[in-house]
Amino acid sequence: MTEKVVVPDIGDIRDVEVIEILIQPGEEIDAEQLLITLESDKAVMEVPAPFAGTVRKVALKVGDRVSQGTSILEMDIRGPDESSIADGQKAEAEPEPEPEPGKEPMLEVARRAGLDPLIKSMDTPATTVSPVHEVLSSPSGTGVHAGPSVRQFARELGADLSHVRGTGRKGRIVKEDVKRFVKEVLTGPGTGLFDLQALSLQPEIDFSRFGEIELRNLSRIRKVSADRLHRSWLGIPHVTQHGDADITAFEALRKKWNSKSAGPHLTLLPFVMKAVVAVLQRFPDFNASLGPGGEELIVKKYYHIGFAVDTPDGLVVPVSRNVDGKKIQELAGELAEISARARVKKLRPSEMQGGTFTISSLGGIGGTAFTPIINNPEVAILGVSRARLQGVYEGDALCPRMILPLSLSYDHRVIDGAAAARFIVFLADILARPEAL
Ligand code: CAO
Repeated sequence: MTEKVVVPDIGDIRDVEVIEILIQPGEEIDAEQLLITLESDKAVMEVPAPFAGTVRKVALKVGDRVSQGTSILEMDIRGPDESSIADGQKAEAEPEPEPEPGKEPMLEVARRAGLDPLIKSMDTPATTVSPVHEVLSSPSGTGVHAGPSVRQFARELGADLSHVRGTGRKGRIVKEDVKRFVKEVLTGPGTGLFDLQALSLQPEIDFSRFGEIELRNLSRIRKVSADRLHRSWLGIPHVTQHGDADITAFEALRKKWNSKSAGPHLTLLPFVMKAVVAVLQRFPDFNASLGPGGEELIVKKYYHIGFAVDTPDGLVVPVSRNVDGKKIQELAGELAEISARARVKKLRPSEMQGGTFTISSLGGIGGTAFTPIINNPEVAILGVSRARLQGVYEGDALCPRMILPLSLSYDHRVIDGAAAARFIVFLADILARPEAL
């Protein structure tokens, strides 16, 4: 029997471009073998064969634009064994009813599978449509050979079929292949969601072809921090909110204290830490972690503030505990002592654990703004850049003010942009008024 196969229901999209014709006249094809690939603005879709058989005539060419119902090809159907029918169109196992006079068995099977509306005509050549395979925004998935149920299964698990090796007939992907792939990803190296090692692979290039080179081993600290930073960058939707704080009054106070006090030298950082704690107390969602299933926010009632320390071996983040209960001078002494030990690798692991919020201050070095990477499992991090004297209008008068640039990166799964802006505004307000602390 000859059937005409047309473009199936592809949603509201019309005039979709044919980017590949995967069969040719005279070719023997299997049920579910891919016939054509379509590409719209949003997705690449594959149309599989509804039946096995022989292609008689191909009605399309690459570049044609098609909509639902456009003829793809005519084919002589192989049958009537059920193996010639696409997975998605197979009927439940049940006794074969007598074919109705004048109607072909294959169409009966399709009808029992609930495909009546899709069968356009019982005339010869009959017209058959096949469920479209959508390759979700992944043109690289073009050519993936898998049935609709397997695709559905993969979609539910979030598995990209273009990375799955098919062990079925002619390399077709079966459910077991998807299960094995997911298991490998979950138990293999990387985070479980991404194979970080694979993602980080650098191309092998012989740079010595272009000039002199030197090979240096990365320090253990750098390797560990690289892995953590990469995970955080990939796993957390980061947004950075920038803002300025007028710290003129704080700077005057700090200089005065430093000139008079015999205690530890005060830098800006302990003031910023104390101010941050005041802001965290006002906005507790920033002093939190997302629960393992992503369904709960674990809000912490303690304020352990991590601060990034630049060491010759790389970045480390010691944690100052219960900052809310510490005085500025006590904090200043602690910061100096801990960062000195960090730079000679004398920190204990426990001193780098339990942080609830991190501050990364590059102000001692310079720069105007940056996008700090969240120290997972925290949900936000404050970047501090170098304060500079700027002219600011106060009424009509242009006044010199010391302005501190702030950059707050936050996890957008947990924190909204408006909350982040409020955080920065409140922090700037506290830093403008020493008496607020
Ligand atoms: N604006 C202007 N001056 C600043 C400043 C700022 N934002 N921050 C610090 N300074 C000044 C300090 O006040 C100090 O000057 P004075 O002696 O006149 O007071 C000078 O710069 C040096 O400060 P510091 O950097 O040694 O001390 P700190 O307390 O501000 O910071 C520490 C300590 C450990 C955070 C810092 O030394 C450090 O390692 N920073 C790098 C952090 C980092 O690498 N972050 C990147 C992480 S992501 O890759």
